[in-house]
Amino acid sequence: MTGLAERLLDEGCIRIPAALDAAFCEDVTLRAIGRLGVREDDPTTWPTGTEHLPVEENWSVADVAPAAAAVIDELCGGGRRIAFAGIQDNLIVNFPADPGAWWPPDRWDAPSAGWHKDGDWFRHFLDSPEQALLVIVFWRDVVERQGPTYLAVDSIRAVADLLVAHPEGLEPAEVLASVPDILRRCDRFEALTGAQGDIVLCHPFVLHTASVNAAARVPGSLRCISNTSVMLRRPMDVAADEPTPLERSVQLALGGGPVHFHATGERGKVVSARELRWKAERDQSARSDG
Ligand SMILES: O=C(O)CCC(=O)C(=O)O
Repeated sequence: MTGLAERLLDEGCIRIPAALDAAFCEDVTLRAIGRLGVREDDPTTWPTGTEHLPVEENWSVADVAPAAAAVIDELCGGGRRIAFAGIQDNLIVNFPADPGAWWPPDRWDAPSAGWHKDGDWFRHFLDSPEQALLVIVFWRDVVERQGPTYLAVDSIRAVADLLVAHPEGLEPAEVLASVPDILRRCDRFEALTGAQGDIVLCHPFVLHTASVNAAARVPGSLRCISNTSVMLRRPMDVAADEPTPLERSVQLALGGGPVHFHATGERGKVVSARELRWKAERDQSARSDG
């Protein structure tokens, strides 16, 4: 049977179907839509494209999605190695837009595509602990053409090649600058569809983008997901003789055996444009309340 490391590398992600209770998902979704200040039953109140909500509530994965927590633990080598694994209400709602602007997953160079490796808030190394897994939560069903996240499944090896060549580390903007070259060499692009309650654990190196929601602007057409990261207490040990499945997936991406990688640059947090925007919005709302 194919192991978790091979699946994570070859499929880009591991799905845990119905990991969350449907009623819980619906409750969180309705509150999130309310926070956006729109009425779901009145499409005239909807914007177009994606809206990102900041986190207000955080649940432990073990409490709300024990089956997903078990797979996360297994991939990362046990709970004691994990600094953070949470389910958060930072929904990304993709509202229907002009269907004429829709593009399929393999149109990687579409003008409105925003392909990236997650982690706009830390300096990137091959063994970075900040983003051990990219967790995508399906708060509602998502079908093709309804604005699913698109994955470049075979980008993982190329991102590993990039990171192993830069022991000094790369700023998020430097990683982003390499994305078009990597995508040009990829040929496995997929739309990440799913059912309400599914949790998908993606490889931290997989390039992905939001897509256009080409569904009709009628109630029920909003695309509601969230994403978050599993963070480790320490960098991955990619030189390990007995690697965790996550570490093994990095070794496999680079040819198979232990990888003797030593970060020479300083690890560190980067203040992202997104954080600055949210801070400005919070300050503005505090000023209006005061
Ligand atoms: O909205 C999506 O489908 C993807 C969002 C995304 O990639 C991100 O927020 O990093």
